Amino acid sequence: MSAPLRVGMVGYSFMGTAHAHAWRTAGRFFDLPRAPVLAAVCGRSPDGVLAAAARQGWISAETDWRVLVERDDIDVIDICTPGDSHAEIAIAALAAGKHVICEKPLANTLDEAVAMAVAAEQARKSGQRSMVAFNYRRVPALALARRLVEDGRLGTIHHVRAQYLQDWIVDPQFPLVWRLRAETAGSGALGDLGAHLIDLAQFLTGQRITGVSALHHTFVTERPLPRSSHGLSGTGGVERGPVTVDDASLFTARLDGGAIGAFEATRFAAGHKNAMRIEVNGSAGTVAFDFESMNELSFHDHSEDLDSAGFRRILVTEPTHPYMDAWWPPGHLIGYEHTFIHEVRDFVHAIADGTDPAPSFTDGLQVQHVLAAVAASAANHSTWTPTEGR
Ligand code: SOE
Repeated sequence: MSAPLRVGMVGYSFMGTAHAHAWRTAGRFFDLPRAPVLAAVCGRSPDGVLAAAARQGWISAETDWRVLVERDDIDVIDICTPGDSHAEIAIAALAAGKHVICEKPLANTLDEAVAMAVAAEQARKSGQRSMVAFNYRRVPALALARRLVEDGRLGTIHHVRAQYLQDWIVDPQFPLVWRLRAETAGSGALGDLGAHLIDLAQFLTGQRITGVSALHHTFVTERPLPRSSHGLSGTGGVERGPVTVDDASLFTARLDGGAIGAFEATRFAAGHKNAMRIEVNGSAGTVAFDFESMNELSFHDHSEDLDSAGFRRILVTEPTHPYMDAWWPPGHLIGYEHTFIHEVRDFVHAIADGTDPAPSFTDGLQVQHVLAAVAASAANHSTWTPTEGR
């Protein structure tokens, strides 16, 4: 390996833990052109950030991200904070000459996303790279699905059908954590879960969403203010506050290659923990995936003899499958954390090779346009048609 790649990460909670693990592990399994060094982690609480540094293995800690981005011993800024601070941190980091990787969705508003994409494009001229952390592209089974589509194994794409089902806020006493407040998260199930579906639908089909029609709903409109929270858990106090985001986001879409799509993102699907499912139907076949069986891809080849045609399960653990040559012998499974390791692998290569990582901030902005269109459609009831004779 050549020069080390010194990383400074802002935020150390759920996503920060996943990213820190990825930075530590990627070079131990993949041959990387530069060796990641966990140089500094940043968070507002002095005790919290010191504890995270010790647990996750960071060399130093900062409590002010402005100090972190100005440090000249840092090459990459990794943003793992809620969406309300993405734009400010990313733009400052790019101005300070850093490469930037940012959690999804790119921003809370379209204006912020535009400013980030402009800053990234400007910095790109000086060799700086930026990437949005849509980690599910790096699930080997989904990278394989993309390869099958690219190789023409699905023919002309007709449908994309995508669902992201969780249930962590079904209990009305679950507290009003930052993901349930528009000022910190931008939107609810839409930006948190729907953004993954939008990115994946476009990644898998190679088509862009051009228009949407949406329905949003908030089932629980008021919740206890949080006493404590971490990741997707928390406890509430006595005082209550309003939920200002969508609990569920449903929409249909048209794509520019002629496909149509149906999307459902919800945190109210009792029993479903992280069921991110996506299916693509084409004239020559279908691929179907469910994250809760993330090492598998279902594939149907429509040209096969009718007597024996049908879905078959591909166990995506062969060394010929995307990313899998770095891992275990066939049949030895991988997990959620590997998607972040693959993301780091690809980002380090892009930085070292001077290529554009995908998805770039420009790609993230395009997803943000779709998110904005979904939110606008959900807020606009002009095409809503009540049923006669209820
Ligand atoms: C919470 O809904 C969450 O952690 C998302 O924010 C992540 O992007 C997704 O991978 C899992 O669920």
